[in-house]
Amino acid sequence: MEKILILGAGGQLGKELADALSKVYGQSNIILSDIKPIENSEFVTEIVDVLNSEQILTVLKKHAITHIYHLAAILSAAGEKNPALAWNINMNGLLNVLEVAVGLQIKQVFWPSSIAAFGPNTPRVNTPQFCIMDPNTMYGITKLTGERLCEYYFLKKGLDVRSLRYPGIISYATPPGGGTTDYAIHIFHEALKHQKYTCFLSENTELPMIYMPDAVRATMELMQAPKEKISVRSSYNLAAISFTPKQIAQEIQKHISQFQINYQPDFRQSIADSWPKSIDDSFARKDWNWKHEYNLPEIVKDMLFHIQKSL
Ligand code: AKB
Repeated sequence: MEKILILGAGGQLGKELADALSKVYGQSNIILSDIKPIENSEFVTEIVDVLNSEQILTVLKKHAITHIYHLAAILSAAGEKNPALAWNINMNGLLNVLEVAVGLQIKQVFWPSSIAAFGPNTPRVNTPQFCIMDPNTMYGITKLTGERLCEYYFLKKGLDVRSLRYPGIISYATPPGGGTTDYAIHIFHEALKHQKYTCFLSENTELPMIYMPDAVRATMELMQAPKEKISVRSSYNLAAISFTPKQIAQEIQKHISQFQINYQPDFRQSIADSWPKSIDDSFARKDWNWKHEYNLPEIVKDMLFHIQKSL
């Protein structure tokens, strides 16, 4: 029976992934951990600093873990404010997890890469699985390097580590957490609370995005795919939809007619300008039948419904 440890479970993806995994493997078989206590959780929780191999090892042994989802990371915008910290946590954290997983013969490891692994010379429209990758943010550099590490640990150490290049993930359950794509979360809270939003990206900044239910399902479908189906051991391109701040604002205005948006691009504009506009995820569709379900109208309707309930 799978016994799953989610590292960095206190972040945007962790809680919703835990809920989805518990429906398949049982809540008692899911352990959540983060560097800070995870409050008010119905799951078993642990404190784990991914920079401390001994702590990782202790928790893996204590709970007889078979699968690890390693989500702990510093995201793009936060990483530009403290690049050395982003490198340390994103890279040494991943290396620790991969090393401990090999030592304990962990069955599977999941690690998230990102569209941030691409850079200004990457083809920006329908970005292919294999192409020039020259990220110019510390977050993106750690994601590209992390992909190389994952493939190395698969090829040289036989570790079944799998990865997805997530687009910007949109969700209502957790507040925005230092990402460049997080405008697409913040905009909903501001639209409902103040009927206006000042966007830190320009109106025509097109970025690949995915709704949380699709991101969680993609993660589980990748991890449940038969090993022989997995042809990409760096990280799979994953796509759902792409939109601009202007387009999501227009969709919100269909529900909140008085909603107004203005644009004051900041340092995050140059980050977004180095990322793809759209992604070719044909390898994920071919290898493990990936297909997204949520398009912009459904995302906007669902986000407004759930955030309105929480206000
Ligand atoms: C970010 O904006 O930093 C993340 C990402 C695209 O990986 N959401």
